[in-house]
Amino acid sequence: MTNKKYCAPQGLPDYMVIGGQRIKASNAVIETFDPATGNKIGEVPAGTEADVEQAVVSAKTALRGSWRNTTPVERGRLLARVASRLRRDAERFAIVETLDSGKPLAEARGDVETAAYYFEYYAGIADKLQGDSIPLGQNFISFTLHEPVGVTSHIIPWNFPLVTAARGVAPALAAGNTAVVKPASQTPLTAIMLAELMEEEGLPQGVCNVVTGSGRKLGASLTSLPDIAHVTFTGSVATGQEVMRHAADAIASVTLELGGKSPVVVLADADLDAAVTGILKAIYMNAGQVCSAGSRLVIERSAHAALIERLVPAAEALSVGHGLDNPQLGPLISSSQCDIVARYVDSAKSRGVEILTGGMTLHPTGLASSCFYAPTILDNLPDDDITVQEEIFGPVLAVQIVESAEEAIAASNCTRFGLCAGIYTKDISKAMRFARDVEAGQVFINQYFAGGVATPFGGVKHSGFGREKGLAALASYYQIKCVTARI
Ligand code: TXE
Repeated sequence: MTNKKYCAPQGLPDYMVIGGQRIKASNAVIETFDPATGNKIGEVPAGTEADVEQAVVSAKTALRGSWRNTTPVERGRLLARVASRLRRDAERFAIVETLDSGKPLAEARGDVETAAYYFEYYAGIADKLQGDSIPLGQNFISFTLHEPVGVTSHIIPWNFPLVTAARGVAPALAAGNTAVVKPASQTPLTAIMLAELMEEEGLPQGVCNVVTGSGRKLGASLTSLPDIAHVTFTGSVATGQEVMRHAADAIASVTLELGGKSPVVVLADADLDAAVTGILKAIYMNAGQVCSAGSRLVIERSAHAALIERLVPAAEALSVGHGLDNPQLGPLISSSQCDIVARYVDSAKSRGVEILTGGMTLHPTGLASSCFYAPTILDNLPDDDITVQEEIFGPVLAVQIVESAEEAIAASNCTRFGLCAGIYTKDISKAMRFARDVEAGQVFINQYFAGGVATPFGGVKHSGFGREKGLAALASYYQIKCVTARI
């Protein structure tokens, strides 16, 4: 018998939003579950390729009609209203996000605020995307126009369902594009709620469409239909490669955010208490299911003992439970994700790796789920260990010990990924040399995850390419037309 406080709220969407219409399942559905209890919380249609085609047609119609006729300042005002409304409805969004994804309520509340800020941030730029004039001399006038690229496709992962949708849709719409959004099948609810909220705030029908269903079945249509101009994808490397291959058919541009294995470097002179706070957040936020997680700890040897002495008890003190009870650590998204994590750690055990803490599944009282994994720290790993090289996507921290700041840079760069990198040190020159030489799209100095909506974000190497967040994101969503006249 489930505790009543974990029951889903009434009125969850069981439909897609295409062309402003609520489209219910015509046959198959996808069920969605609370990972902490295993209980079903809702179901949405298992969309078909025909649904994607219809969504793209709706987006194209809106692009040429209602949205084109909405002035940039009106677009901005509308996005600002979406931001305010998200803040007003924040608690409902946060509760649904927690139930659907498992994340602690405080994190879900933070996600809703971040989503609201995306709309607020890009609302302000909608009427400022102006071009240049180019000096060609007395006989010419030449200038550029920033035009929307067209219909944009947004493929969303399950770890940040609302935030990732807002991160792509807000700049796309600010620049005058329309959107087709495909949430992950594990977490479809808040993207649908967002699309409805936007239409209630005055977004014309068809500007933002949400199709639910299996990525594997719908992926080809979402990325290669001829009218799709740009695909913004967040997910695994293998799926990202497939997205890119399909997008070639449509000559669509792509933004790929493919996760990472980001290092947090702690040099001997660092403020160790600040480092511990940063490391805990870097690896245990959302139970480690964060693309930019600091999942490797690179420690200068002389600080190793003192840091570990502080870090291990702090990791063991983290509260674990149902997201709605607001613990510090919730469940993983599914038992299969938990199995993946356990396999990595078990293989480390079999190689004789020292497990400083964790290394087991957890079973919080009253929760019949097999999705909880203990905060885990693996010590003194060689650079080529699989737990150093691969994104585990769980609460598992891989420790590498180095002899110097130079070695810390080499150790940081030892994987195929390059999303984020953090460093804790009081030596500004060492921090800046690290920032210069580390292979990453974002560098954090003395505060992991510093920055946010306004700071450009994206990867190098197998972490992908293209930038989201900040003004840099807009480059994906407008094209430059140059007009030159002989006068
Ligand atoms: O990813 P997928 P999965 C990593 C993380 C995780 C692993 C697998 O390591 O353990 O990927 O997760 C849609 N064409 N990340 O299987 O398959 C899918 O429906 C187009 C890191 O969930 O990449 C979902 O909406 N789309 C990451 C989205 O792609 C397709 C976040 C991501 O699913 C598709 C998530 C296809 N052929 C996982 N197949 C990050 N960068 O933060 C699936 N999808």
